[in-house]
Formats: sequence, structure tokens, C-alpha cells
Amino acid sequence: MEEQKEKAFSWFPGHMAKGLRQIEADLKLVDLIMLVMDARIPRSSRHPQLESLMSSRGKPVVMVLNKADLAENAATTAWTRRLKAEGHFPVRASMLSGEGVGSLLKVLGEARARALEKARRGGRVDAPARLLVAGIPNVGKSSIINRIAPRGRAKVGKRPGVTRGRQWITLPNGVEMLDSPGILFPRIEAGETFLHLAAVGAIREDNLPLLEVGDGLAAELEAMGRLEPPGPDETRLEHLARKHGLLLQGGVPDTERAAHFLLKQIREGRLGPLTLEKA
Ligand SMILES: Nc1nc2c(ncn2[C@@H]2O[C@H](COP(=O)(O)OP(=O)(O)OP(=O)(O)O)[C@@H](O)[C@H]2O)c(=O)[nH]1
Ligand SMILES: [Mg+2]
Repeated sequence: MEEQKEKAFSWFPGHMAKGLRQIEADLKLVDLIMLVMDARIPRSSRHPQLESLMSSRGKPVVMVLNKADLAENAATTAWTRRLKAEGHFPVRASMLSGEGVGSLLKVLGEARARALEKARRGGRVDAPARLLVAGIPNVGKSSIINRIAPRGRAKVGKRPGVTRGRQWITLPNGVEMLDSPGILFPRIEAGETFLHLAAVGAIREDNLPLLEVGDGLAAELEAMGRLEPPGPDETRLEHLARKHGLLLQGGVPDTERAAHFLLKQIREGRLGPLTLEKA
């Protein structure tokens, strides 16, 4: 039990606890929040603590279902519909194709108009619209800023944890965007959410129990009919290793490399559009 607890906590590094406190403070400064989610896992990429902080502040939240290019089209449509029905404001987006960028710009334009109106009512001439971009690691927060800002300068990278500190980026049209480091939940129980966060690269691979995660995801993909089942005398990872020639000396299947290979295939969309969580 104690060991289990420690395990669950070890996915929440100190800088993420700090990140959440920072966001709590930053919420006071902004007019609008972009909660960036991963369209492949719209359930697990939400952030309950972050959302309750946001709703307690009463600031409008736009839910960006990013990486839609990697997700199944119909599934993303179903999610958009469901989130709307629940009273949210979802925008499906891809920073690869540029899908959704127009909608996000429109939202920013409206926020700017509201900020101006508020400033004028207060007797001032001008006021920028301020916006916080937040979400779990590696969902594309910085990429969104770079797409929107004409001279985007937010640091982007394949691994989670690329953005270390908060950074304001000023747009020429009177909008200021605050990039924030990705944050996870303090407790992620082993199980589906954990597997899915691992699959989309929200958790650093060197923090993962690679064999368990690889086997769990292989089982899920197999059940979805997206991965060939193993033979009777081999495990899923052994099968995958043999199939892709990932062998140790003596022809022994390298299950660790097979798990790494599978994760990489999922993350990079090599298995085709894939939505792990359906609406
Ligand atoms: N296929 C695809 N890749 C994307 C998309 N958006 C971002 N990426 C890639 O995802 C990776 C992470 O992007 P970032 O913008 O650094 O993500 P982030 O949320 O700022 O990550 P942290 O700062 O680490 O929390 C990069 O390799 C991006 O090129 C998208 O819509 N589609
Ligand atoms: Mg970033």
C-alpha cells in the first residue's frame, strides 16, 4: 500500500506542484484560458484540479482538442459535440495542419474587444487581452502560441517538460499570451489514464515502467483490432519484438525495445489516426 502510494506520487515532480501554484496566481492576471487537451485522449488530458481552479475564478475557458491530425476524425467530432453539450467551448485543432487556428484567432479577437470595452468603461483608452495557455505536458501549448504569434518564440519539443518557466508573448493586435509549463495531476493511479498519458508522451519515458506500459497498450490496441495478437507461446511484447526484428543475442526477443518501439509508433501516429478514448 505504502509502496503503491509512493509510486503514484513519483509522477508528479516538484516543479509541477509549483506550476499549479503559479497557474493559480496567474489566473488572476488573465481574461481567458486556453486549456489545451490531446484529441486522442480527451478524458485523460483534462486536468480536474486546473479546471476547478479555473471555474472558481469564473474566467472563460476554451478547450483546445489539439493534435486532431493524429486522432480519429469521427471520434473528435463526437467529443466536440459532447463537450459542447456539457456547456464547454471546445475547438478541434492541429498545429500540424493549422486546423482550428482561425477559430482560436476569432476567440482572441473577441477577448480583445471585451478587454477594450472594459478599459473604456473604466476611463482608460486601451488594455490588452491576456490569455493563459495551460494543460498537461507535451499537448502542444507552445506550438499553439507559435502558430498564433507571428514571430512565435515559444520553445517547442518532442519530449514533455520542454517549457520550464512561464513566458509572456505579446501579439501585435493587443493580445498577450502566457505560455506555461505542462502539469500533471498529483496522483495518477496505475491504469487507463496512466497508460494513455504515457501513450501520448505526457510522461517522460525514463519515468515509465516500460514493460508494463508497453504490454498494457499492446493489449488495448489488440482489443481495438489495431494490433495483431501474439501467438500461443509468446507474450505481446515478445511477438512485437520478433515481428520487428528487435532481438537480443541468441535471437531472444528484446521486450524492452519492443515497448519503446510501440510507444514511439503511437506517439508519432504510425498506426494511423488513433483515438484511445471515445466520447
Ligand atoms: N502531430 C502533431 N504534433 C503536434 C501538434 N501540436 C504540437 N505538436 C508536437 O508536439 C510536441 C510538443 O509540442 P509543444 O508545443 O512543445 O508542447 P507543450 O504543451 O508546450 O509541451 P511542454 O512545454 O513540454 O509542456 C512537439 O514535437 C510539437 O511539434 C499537432 O497538432 N499535431
Ligand atoms: Mg511548452
